[in-house]
Amino acid sequence: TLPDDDPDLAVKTADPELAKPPMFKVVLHNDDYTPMEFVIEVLQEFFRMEHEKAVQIMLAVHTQGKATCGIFTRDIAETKSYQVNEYARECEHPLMCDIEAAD
Ligand code: TYC
Repeated sequence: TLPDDDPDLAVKTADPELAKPPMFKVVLHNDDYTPMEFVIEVLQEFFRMEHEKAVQIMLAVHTQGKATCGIFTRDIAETKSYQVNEYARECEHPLMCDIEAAD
């Protein structure tokens, strides 16, 4: 029987790059105007962080200029970044989010 007929063997011989998609960091950038409480709210709502973790990441952005909020596949990272930017724009805050290749 051909190797591809055996599902277990097909898994073992699969190209590992097919099972492991490229990952992307969602990065939040500092600015001088967005209120700290708004950033904390964004991190809790869009990234499902606990308040304590959200404060820690917000302060990392504030002191270091940027920080990673999460690592996702490209589609999820792009969607999260877009949703954060749209929400910040609606609320008239200059908060900016983008994505960077993780590997
Ligand atoms: N620097 C902002 C302030 O002092 C707070 C802030 C934190 C803004 C993180 C953006 O992604 C950000 N109000």
